Amino acid sequence: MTAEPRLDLDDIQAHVVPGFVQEHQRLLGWRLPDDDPATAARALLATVTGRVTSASAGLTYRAARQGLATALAVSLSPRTLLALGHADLASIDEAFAVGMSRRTYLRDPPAARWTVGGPGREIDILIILAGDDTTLLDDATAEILDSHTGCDLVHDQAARRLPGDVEHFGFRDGVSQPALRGVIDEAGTPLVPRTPMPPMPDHREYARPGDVLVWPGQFLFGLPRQSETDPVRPAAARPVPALARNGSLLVYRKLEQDVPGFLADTARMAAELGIDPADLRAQLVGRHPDGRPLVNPAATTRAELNDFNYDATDPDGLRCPLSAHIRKVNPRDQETDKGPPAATLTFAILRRGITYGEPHSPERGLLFLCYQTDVTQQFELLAQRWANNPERPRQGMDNGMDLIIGRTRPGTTRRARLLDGEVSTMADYVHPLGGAYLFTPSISALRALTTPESPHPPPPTAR
Ligand code: N7H
Repeated sequence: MTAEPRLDLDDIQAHVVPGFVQEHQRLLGWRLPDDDPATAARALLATVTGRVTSASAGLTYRAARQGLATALAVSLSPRTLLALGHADLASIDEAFAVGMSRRTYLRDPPAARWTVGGPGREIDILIILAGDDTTLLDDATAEILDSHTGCDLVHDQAARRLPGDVEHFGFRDGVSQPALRGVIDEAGTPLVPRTPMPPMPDHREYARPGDVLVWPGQFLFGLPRQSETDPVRPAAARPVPALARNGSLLVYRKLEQDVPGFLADTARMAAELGIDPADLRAQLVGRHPDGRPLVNPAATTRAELNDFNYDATDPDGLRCPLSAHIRKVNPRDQETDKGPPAATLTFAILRRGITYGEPHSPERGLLFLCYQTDVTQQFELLAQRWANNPERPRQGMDNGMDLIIGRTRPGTTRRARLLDGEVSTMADYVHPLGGAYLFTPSISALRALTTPESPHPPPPTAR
């Protein structure tokens, strides 16, 4: 068995691993001026670099809820990396280099209509602050807003977790996450505690029942990635510049949720099928509102909520429809158009989303945030290739579309095959309002990037 790599928790940003748990967040998006962007970028980064929260501080806070007044994360656009003299990092990933607004196959509204990151308001530096105490969070935010750096504030978004960690459609979120492989000390203590388990029929390994282990290079540059054919073995790290090590790629999308539209349209579909609307909504998600999966509704404990697979219990979608959101974006132990179940582990993402807006307000939804090291093969594959396509992820079967996040072209119909029959709609319940693809550097890289004379002196001029 290959040894798992040591993870440098003092270098990795806490928003990547283990994620922020605080109740409140504030996202500040800045645009660099065209005139001397490097000076402005360095000035803004100088005010926050010393305050970036490490994974070790994040883990301590998660365990004890003390030790941090506010947590902070920083992410950068390709334009910022170019301004700082790092073309190599700016082109580290194709989708990131091109930018979210050019990824037309996501079927987003034209960027001119975006409220986040539209033309002239693209986010070059994203600062995410988090806190349980709103006064401390406001103070930390004000300090950054008051610093005069020459950068323009183009996005200022508050977010708050809803009680019970539900999202605005009323479903519990944040249940299923991949468990990172890796150790955190000389003694070989794993980052994610392991529960001894017998070998599983799907040949995958779990930190505890349901929480499948994934090699950390899927989420952090410079570390071993997941093999596409063997669920337990690593593949070589993606070749990247040294400064990318322990960094990650962030997908940020502001997704507005039309809750009245969702409730009315799902009630209509339920009436057509003669079933309870709550039952129909659970079939669209793949879980009940309290998080119980449709394939194991007897689950009660937090651990049991994620302890399920599909191949043995429900291969053809007779208990949980193939079109259910969680099944479209994670078919778990089932073969897909991309190959054996091992391949599915390479598409995993670390979800760090948080709800925004008050219940009953028309402006509410999810700030969808996720980390990976390949935006095309991870976020985009799930959100477009699988969610939007009835022929995937199961080959040769009618999967239907993911009616929660899937999108069709205007004027066309989306349909899903549920347990009691087929449903279709012309409505979208989730409206993308914009966002950005960003690079979230390690803490040491952030320091190096903001120091003008290091780490890459300009090449000597030819004589
Ligand atoms: Fe989804 N929802 O309320 O229906 N999501 N999601 N998501 N999502 C999940 O299992 C939701 C979105 C994933 O491993 C749950 O933790 C909503 C995007 C993945 O079994 C619920 C929105 C993408 C999983 C929701 C939204 C994903 C997942 C169950 C938008 C991009 C894990 C809770 C407003 C690819 C699946 C849980 C697994 C779970 C909802 C967006 C992906 C309730 C409302 C854009 C990978």
